[in-house]
Amino acid sequence: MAEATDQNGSTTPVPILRQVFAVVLAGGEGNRLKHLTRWRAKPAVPFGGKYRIIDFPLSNCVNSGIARVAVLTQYKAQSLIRHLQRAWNFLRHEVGEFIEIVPAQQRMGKEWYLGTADAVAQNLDLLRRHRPRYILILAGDHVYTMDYARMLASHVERRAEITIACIPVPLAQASHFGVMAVDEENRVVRFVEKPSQPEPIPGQPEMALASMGIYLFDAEYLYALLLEDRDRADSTHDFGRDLIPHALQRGDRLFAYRFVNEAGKPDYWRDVGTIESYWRANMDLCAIEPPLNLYDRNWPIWTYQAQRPPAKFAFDDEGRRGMAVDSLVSAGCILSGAVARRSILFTNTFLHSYSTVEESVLLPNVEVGRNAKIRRAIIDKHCRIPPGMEIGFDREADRERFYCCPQSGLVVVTPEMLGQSFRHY
Ligand code: ADQ
Ligand code: ADP
Repeated sequence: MAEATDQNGSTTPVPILRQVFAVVLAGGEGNRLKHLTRWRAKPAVPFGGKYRIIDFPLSNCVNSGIARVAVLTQYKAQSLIRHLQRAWNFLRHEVGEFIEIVPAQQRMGKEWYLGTADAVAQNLDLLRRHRPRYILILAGDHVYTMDYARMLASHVERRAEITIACIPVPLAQASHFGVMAVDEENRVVRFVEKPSQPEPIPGQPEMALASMGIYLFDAEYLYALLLEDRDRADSTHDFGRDLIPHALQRGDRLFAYRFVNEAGKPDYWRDVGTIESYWRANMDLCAIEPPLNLYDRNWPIWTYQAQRPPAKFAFDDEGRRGMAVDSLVSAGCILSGAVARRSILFTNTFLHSYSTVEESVLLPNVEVGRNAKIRRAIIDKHCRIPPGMEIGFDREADRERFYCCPQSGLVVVTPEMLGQSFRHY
């Protein structure tokens, strides 16, 4: 246990979780989410009926007992900052707990953040000021629940300099990740960022061991590594491309931490980087036994929610029943003689008579007109779907009017595509 010296010179042991400082990288562009990230950063994209993606890593921090957090923002940060200010203002500075929003601000020169490592390097003085012993680097755009205290225990036990959280992924998808190989003690022996030919896990030819982009560093070690990286002319200043391979080459102590559940099986973790993966992760929540449990009272996912009345399911004036099955329906929604199946309805959605919504995600403040039919679609905030409109039934028609994913046929609809100008609520 480290010790802190107060002004009277007396020393008190600092509990280990209070020696951790978490940095959430929330500045990336996330352009594969297409129109959903046109006006907002990926961590601010709404998810799961009432959350934003960033609520997951931040809730994990707080639930794990890590309460000193900096969120590094850059790309289109306004909506993200607004959400953080509304939702994540409940920690108390007085007891050394805070979530600090750090905008990109050219602190070290004229450059904006060049890469993920540079984003941290440009804020080194902010980190140092808090004198952490460990620094946890997280991505702001992953959906999962994870106890970081267990990762810290593994880091300390192994006397690691870097611990990288990892999970098996299908080999066919592995070139989107950092892929590693480990020895029998889980020490990392190879690491390649986004390899064109990923290495399979020994004995599991169809799987590769992927980095989750979650790193735990000894703080002093990280500072030295970042300063070295700044001086390397050939570096892109990225954790996966530059820092990790460089540390490995030097023979430093890098260990993998396997993200498994209590049964020892890989746990639920999604990098919702594409329209398909975003849609699928939302649909996962509609399963009878969802792989991600939002209902665990021991692991609440915190967020901001407007004060809205309970969802209402009403008969319409012709006696048709409003109902939803295998769906998540948020506060303020009204289903009047309309049916939702396997769908996520965010706050303030209004479904009018004879409309149907299937396998779709409707972001807040969407109105679906009478007789409209929506299938396998993501409807952005504030869309008003006109009466009788069909979405998700005719691929050609969808492609002309909306964004249609080439392979899956999933449709993304925004107010602009409907010819509706942006209305501020
Ligand atoms: P990617 O997700 O492709 O791979 P990247 O796009 O760099 O990596 O994003 C990582 C995180 O950093 C994201 O949360 C993003 O928002 C943020 N970010 C990106 N650029 C930033 C910047 N300039 N300033 C601040 N934040 C920024 C990474 C790892 C892989 C790993 C996958 C797992 O590099 O090794 O397998 O994550 O998803
Ligand atoms: P979020 O849904 O992420 O909370 P908004 O719907 O308010 O946020 O949009 C995010 C930001 O982008 C806001 O600052 C808003 O002003 C801006 N914005 C969103 N859509 C448009 C648009 N069609 N035209 C101009 N600005 C927009």
